[in-house]
Amino acid sequence: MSTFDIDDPLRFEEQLSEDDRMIMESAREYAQEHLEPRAVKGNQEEYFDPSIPGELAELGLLGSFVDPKYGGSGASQTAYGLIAREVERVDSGYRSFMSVQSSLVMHPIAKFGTEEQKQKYLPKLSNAELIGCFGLTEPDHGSDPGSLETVALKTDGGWRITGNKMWITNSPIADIAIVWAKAKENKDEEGTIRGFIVEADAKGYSAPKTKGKMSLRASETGEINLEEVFVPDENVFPEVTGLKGPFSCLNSARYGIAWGTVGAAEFCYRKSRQYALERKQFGQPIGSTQLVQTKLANMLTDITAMQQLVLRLGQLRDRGEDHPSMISLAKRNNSMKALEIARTARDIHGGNGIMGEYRVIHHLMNLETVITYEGTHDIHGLILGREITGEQAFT
Ligand code: TGC
Ligand code: FAD
Repeated sequence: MSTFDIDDPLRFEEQLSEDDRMIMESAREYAQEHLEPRAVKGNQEEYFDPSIPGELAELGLLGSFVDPKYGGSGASQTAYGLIAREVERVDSGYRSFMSVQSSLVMHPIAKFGTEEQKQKYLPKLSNAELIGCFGLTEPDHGSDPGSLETVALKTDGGWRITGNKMWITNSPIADIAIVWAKAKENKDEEGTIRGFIVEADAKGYSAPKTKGKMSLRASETGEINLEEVFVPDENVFPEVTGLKGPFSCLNSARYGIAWGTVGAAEFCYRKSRQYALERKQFGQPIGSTQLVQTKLANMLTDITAMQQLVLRLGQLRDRGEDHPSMISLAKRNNSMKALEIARTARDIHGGNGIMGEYRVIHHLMNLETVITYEGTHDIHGLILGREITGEQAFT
């Protein structure tokens, strides 16, 4: 008979390639030794340590999938997911930093950028000399970005961009922003969505921080306000137009989130098991009661399914055989399962569960953002519903 590993019952990690496993181990060692000790302070003081980007860069964890000739590591999609899992085991906010830099800034430049744009920005984003952010959401257009109002008006040698973006991860610390705006040759036309690389020191650009979040507190979130910001022609993505531009970036980021939530869920399960064995009530460990054991059994069952789901999706992505609806399925399922697991972990910890130092309510609060950004739980349900029925139910 084989053995049963209470942390990895179906021997998920045994399925990884040697290269992917090495990247996972390096990310795990870094995250546990250098991020975990900062987690409570980051959460309680709403603080993102500015040395984190450089540390991630040094290990090749930013834009890991980008071609090495532009500073990436040329790693697999599975490896990218494994990095997200290790970083989010500590804090979804740290994973958010990594996701935005990799999937929402480096990915579009690598995929849609000119050779000059790639050479100018990718190596510096990869070594964290530059920090990037991604501006799609607006105050009045979140789930429906197709209605965005930011306008890029053609002018001599470039474009003048005017509009407001909200809820933008990394914007207060970003050197460049990928801004999605309706490009117009003249102000009366409808316009087409295009992507612009906007430098944060441009006149008319500001990115105030959004303070007082109760979730993802260690992540820098802000607005992007653009008042007739001039962007030269060489900073526009030349070919891609319409929503498929930003959505292609979201595919990569949503995929990373589906993996990241596995790490947060594993953290909550392991902490709960340990607590349930140590905490005694009625003269016995609470872990010896039927109710707590069933909760732990449900957590481990869900985590095991979450792991296999993302591993398979990663293999399909590595072969170029993934589909956006597969990613919606994984992002939706894993984010909600992780949130439920964090909620159960908070419950198993009793009163201690509300204390920051036990770190389960920290994950619980973070995961409230994770089920919301990159498409809410219900929006992904509607994307899947459209795929299943062929009927559009957004409007
Ligand atoms: P729809 O008609 O469905 O599509 C318009 C065009 O886009 C194409 N498309 C995709 N292409 C690639 N990948 C995808 N996933 C795609 N989904 C759609 C589609 O083929 C079509 O192309 P074409 O050539 O025919 O024009 O557009 P819609 O307006 O009906 O969209 C509806 C909906 C709900 C699917 C969409 O709007 C949606 O996904 N809403 C959610 C918004 C969202 O996810 N925002 C995320 C903002 S960024 C963020 O949250 C970062 S957090 C980062 C962090 O901190 O970790
Ligand atoms: P709304 O779209 O107003 O949705 C509110 C509710 O209505 C939700 O429950 C939703 O499911 C529901 N709903 C909406 N439409 C329908 C419908 N047709 N049918 C049924 N129900 C519907 N955006 C970026 O561009 N870049 C970033 O870096 C970024 N980072 C973020 C960081 C944080 C911390 C947060 C909280 C958000 C971030 N976002 C970012 C924005 C995020 O993507 C949006 O918050 C998200 O897409 C939801 O949009 P909304 O908040 O406007 O909610």
